[in-house]
Amino acid sequence: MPDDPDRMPQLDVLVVGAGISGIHLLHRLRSLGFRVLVVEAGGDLGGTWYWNRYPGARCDVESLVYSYSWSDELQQSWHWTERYAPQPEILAYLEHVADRFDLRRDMRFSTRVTTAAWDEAASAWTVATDAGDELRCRFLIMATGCLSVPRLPEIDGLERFRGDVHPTALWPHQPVDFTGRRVAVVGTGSSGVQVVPEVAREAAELYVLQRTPAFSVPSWNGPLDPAVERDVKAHYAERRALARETAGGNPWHERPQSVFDATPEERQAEFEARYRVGGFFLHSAYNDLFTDPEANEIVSDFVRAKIRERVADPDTGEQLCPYDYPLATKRMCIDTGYYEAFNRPNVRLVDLRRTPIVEVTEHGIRLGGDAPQRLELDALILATGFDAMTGALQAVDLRGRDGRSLREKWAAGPRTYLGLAHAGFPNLFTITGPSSPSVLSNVMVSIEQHVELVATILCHLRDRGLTSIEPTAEAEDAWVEHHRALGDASLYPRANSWYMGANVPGKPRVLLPYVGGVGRYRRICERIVANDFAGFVLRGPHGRELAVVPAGAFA
Ligand code: N01
Repeated sequence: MPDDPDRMPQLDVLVVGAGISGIHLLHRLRSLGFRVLVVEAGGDLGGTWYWNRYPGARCDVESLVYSYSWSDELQQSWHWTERYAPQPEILAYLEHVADRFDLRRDMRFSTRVTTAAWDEAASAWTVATDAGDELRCRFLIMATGCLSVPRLPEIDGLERFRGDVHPTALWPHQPVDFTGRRVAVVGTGSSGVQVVPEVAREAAELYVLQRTPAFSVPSWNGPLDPAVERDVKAHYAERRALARETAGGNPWHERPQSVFDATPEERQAEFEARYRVGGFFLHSAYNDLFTDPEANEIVSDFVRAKIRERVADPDTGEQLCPYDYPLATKRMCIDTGYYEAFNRPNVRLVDLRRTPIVEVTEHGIRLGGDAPQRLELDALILATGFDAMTGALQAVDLRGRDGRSLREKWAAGPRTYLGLAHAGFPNLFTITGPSSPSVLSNVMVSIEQHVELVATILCHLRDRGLTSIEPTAEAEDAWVEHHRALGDASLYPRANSWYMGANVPGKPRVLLPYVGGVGRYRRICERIVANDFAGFVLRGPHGRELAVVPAGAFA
């Protein structure tokens, strides 16, 4: 009964998530004339920047790059105060965008999507929320973020602790005062590396509980230089265009040179110069740093030497050096005073490999290993990561054709076409989904590319009176294989990282982001669109199917 008015969707598009992707989707699709609603679990918009309010939280992509490019008026008028924007400023920016473009009226907060089922007869999704809504939409877009399901550690006795427990990703909205308190931070990834120097300034005693050391380089953050701001704003269009063509989505050229074509002195000079600039600039010094283990070892050695230089106590410095994975196969951190924090008398590194946590007690943590001890604590900060990339998608009971669930389909790891579309799940899109460049890029660039691609698809369907689109199983298999082959040729599988799903017990060990780079990925997507949406099945009313163009190779 496809034309039953009760079953016709009241919305063209339901977007799940009011973070950077959801905000952009609402603006773009609404301006194209689609009826759009955004549903958000949080109490307000902002996604990552709504939840992660811990002291020191800031983006480690530069402000002038980590911002929307789709409104020149917006990018010219907004003023960032620092080179790397702190969380409150990014949140204020996103609130400003929502107000400036009148987006809030189509957003519903404190509402979590629980189930979504494809209704084949009506070519629509039926979506339920924890607020008791039943929403019907033609297209369902999951803009749920790659790092939005916090993972709390399974440590014996955690529930017994009488002090305060603060997961970095669920930080209170009011500032937490650690003055004079005894605090432990568990976890030394990007969140831990950011929170440690801030809490170190206040706490009476700070214990940093490290299981795996991070590679971190300085941000050299500071007030944004007005001359830099003027220059970037004068050349925004070219810079954005360049960022879209590179591998990492940043506005600088990646050098097409092997590290082995440089002398040791030349390498050192190149690394030094890039280290002085700060951030991810080091990554693109040579083109084989992430494909050749020996090349990687050279840059890893460089960063380890820098870590040792920054820490006064040689033993502590050495314990902070990572040795068991290649640089960047776990996300490199960008810090502001992380290693220097260990030079303070109130900060102590606890190496959990030597003295693992036995249990949390009412008053602290008991450590075992070769130096058993008790840490008396008033507060615990858990910087222990996320169920990345698939967690938020699998948290919803998503059912495609014939009631098949996405969880079932992904039992051995995610299978997608381009990270965006899903065989058996018509009209479902996942922004920066698994097997798209997403977290291996300046995610702003990847989000904008996916939003534009979805807009192109939706307009194409509408203009031709079509009602659904989904990839063929063959196209999806081919993409999964292409993604796997590139991943296997990289160094990423050598680390037990969240990129590999290795931080969540029982999660399939599969490389989640696409390593081909945003430029290459964009060109593949453009070819698919130009080639009559190769690899997709497009259907009209009453199931009429258009001829499918095979996906072909993804060179
Ligand atoms: O999480 P992580 P994160 N006992 O998974 C440790 C983005 N981000 O929130 O490596 C003891 O990187 C775990 O140890 P190990 C960015 O993409 C961006 O810091 O599993 N330790 C690890 O040290 C980033 O990569 C920004 O051995 C335990 C840490 O917890 C991603 O988010 C800022 C443990 C988790 O590190 C995630 O970063 C922040 C246990 N039971 C985040 N369980 C910016 O843009 C886990 N650990 C700045």
